[in-house]
Amino acid sequence: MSIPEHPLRKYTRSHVTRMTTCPGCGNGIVTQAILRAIDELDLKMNDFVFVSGIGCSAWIPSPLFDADTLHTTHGRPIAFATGVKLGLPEKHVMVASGDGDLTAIGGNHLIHAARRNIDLTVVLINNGIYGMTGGQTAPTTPRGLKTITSPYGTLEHTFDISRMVVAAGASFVARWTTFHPRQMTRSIKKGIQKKGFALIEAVSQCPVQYGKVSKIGNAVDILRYFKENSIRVNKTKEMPAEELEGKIIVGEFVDTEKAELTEEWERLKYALMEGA
Ligand SMILES: Cc1ncc(C[n+]2csc(CCOP(=O)(O)OP(=O)(O)O)c2C)c(N)n1
Ligand code: SF4
Ligand SMILES: [Mg+2]
Repeated sequence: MSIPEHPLRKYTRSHVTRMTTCPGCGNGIVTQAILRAIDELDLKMNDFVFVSGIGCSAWIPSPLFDADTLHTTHGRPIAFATGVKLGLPEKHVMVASGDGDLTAIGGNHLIHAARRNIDLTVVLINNGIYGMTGGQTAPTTPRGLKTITSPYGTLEHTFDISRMVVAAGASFVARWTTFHPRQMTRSIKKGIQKKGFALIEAVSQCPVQYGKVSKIGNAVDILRYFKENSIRVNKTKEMPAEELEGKIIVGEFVDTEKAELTEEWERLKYALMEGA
């Protein structure tokens, strides 16, 4: 009996027959959410340039996606993507990379791209740790968690990425977990269609490195944890802070229209040319 081809296989390079992820990793769910969003929008891979940094999550588009992909240096995918978008404004430019890549070494690029409101779609995979390099503490690691670089429990407070990017000025920001693949797909579609900076924070499981240091358990246990601890943003308004302690607030945080950098740049360029 032949195995039917996966409906999203047409978007991937035929010679890539294996993903680099460990079994149970949330990166597979996020990969599907991205490709399903493109499929449902009826867009072509040729309409896109995908950019990633360094880390397990950075392997999502490259080498898998059958498209133009840029696998860049650690922390710099948004800087590369900014150049691509300004040079090729007709393309959808999507960044897919990890929480360490985009909020630690690459944190400045993230907040300034949001402030500039450049038309990028950033899918940020937040697994709460540096997965690829062996499980070091990240800016997203829950306070108190013991990792290989914080053996007594991290003393540092944790970034709320989505709130930070809203405050920096993004046009669209949503957070979902890998327990919410349909909602994640819907938000990625909105992010692609948004003329402006869009961030989709994908809270995801790293059963190998995060699983090793947290008490939650295996991939299924982490998904169950996401299910039981997620709370919709619209339900949080009246809730006291103590009740929200340890909860993952999911939903869409901002969806607005404002001047976008690439369009503003094009307008200025033509105005200067006409004046010359
Ligand atoms: C300049 C530089 N510093 C450090 C590293 C080592 N390094 C590679 S990936 C990574 C962290 C990746 O974490 P994250 O972005 O969260 O991705 P994950 O593996 O968790 O998906 C680090 C520290 C590097 N490659 N380059
Ligand atoms: S180490 Fe963690 S994040 Fe990296 S592929 Fe394995 S499970 Fe996924
Ligand atoms: Mg990570």
